Amino acid sequence: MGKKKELKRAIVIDREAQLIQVYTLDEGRTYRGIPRGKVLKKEKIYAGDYVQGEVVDTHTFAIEEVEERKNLLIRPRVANVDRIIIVQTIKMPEFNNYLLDNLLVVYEYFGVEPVIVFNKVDLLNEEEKKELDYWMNIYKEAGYDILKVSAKTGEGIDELVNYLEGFICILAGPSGVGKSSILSRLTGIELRTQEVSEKTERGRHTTTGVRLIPFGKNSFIGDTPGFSKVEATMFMKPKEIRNYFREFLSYTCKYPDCTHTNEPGCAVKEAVKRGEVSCERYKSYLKMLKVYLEEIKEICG
Ligand SMILES: Nc1nc2c(ncn2[C@@H]2O[C@H](COP(=O)(O)OP(=O)(O)OP(=O)(O)O)[C@@H](O)[C@H]2O)c(=O)[nH]1
Ligand SMILES: [Mg+2]
Ligand SMILES: [Zn+2]
Repeated sequence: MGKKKELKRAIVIDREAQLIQVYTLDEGRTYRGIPRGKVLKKEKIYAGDYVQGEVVDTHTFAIEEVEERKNLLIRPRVANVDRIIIVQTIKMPEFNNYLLDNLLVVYEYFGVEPVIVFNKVDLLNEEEKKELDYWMNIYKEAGYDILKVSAKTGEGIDELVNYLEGFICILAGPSGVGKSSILSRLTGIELRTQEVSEKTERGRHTTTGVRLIPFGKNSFIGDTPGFSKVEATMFMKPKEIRNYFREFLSYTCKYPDCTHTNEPGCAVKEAVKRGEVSCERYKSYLKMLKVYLEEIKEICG
């Protein structure tokens, strides 16, 4: 038996076809990753994968092991995501809480922890700031972490860097909310305008994955192109949706398979009536289910 080799730990920051780039966690250097030995056969390696291996020369890292991944996002393909940063704005573009609620359900379903980041706070007047507070309160009460930033002025960016320390994060959200601008602020790297979206048209980010960029203390961030529409029902059956409204989960209804719509003894609906569960969130839930509830006006006004 030979002496066990000292293996270095690295993270895959880019994978495009046969080209794998890894970033060593101790020295923070980028190498071309070459799968070796048993890794060759199980060729499924994605950005975000933690690997162990050996530095062979100044350009090359031999990958000996791929660590078990805790999750795998499919759009884009990226592993071990610690936080999905859902970027939102109150204006430019206008805030759409139904879209946000759908995103939250979808990421809960994938097992990735979301954080909501409201960007462009520099644009808000007093009234719009109140609107922001209103929504922040609703999502805080629902159990989400929320930050507000301005990629333009830099407000809130230090807090965001601290919050994301040591995490693999992916930016998500509608087009134009400032995802790429936040990435530039965090990393100092300017992706050319439209670069991410153009790549999508060529199929790169949807089929292969995303490039992770290091920042702060062993934090990594990946950009994604914006979208205009995401519906929870694109990913799951309507009856599954109730499992991904996290504030519903602390209530026990009379029937275990309660859809929280018309059933007697529904503890969630009671909680909405008492104001413990937000009407806005509950209305989004009903809309996802395409259910119209007679009493909703009575309950929510
Ligand atoms: N006032 C203001 N403008 C911002 C801020 N952040 C981004 N912008 C502007 O908003 C526009 C869109 O920003 P992007 O970073 O390209 O948005 P994106 O979310 O990456 O958009 P897609 O790539 O299309 O999904 C640009 O004109 C930015 O300059 C901000 O904090 N304040
Ligand atoms: Mg962008
Ligand atoms: Zn119920």
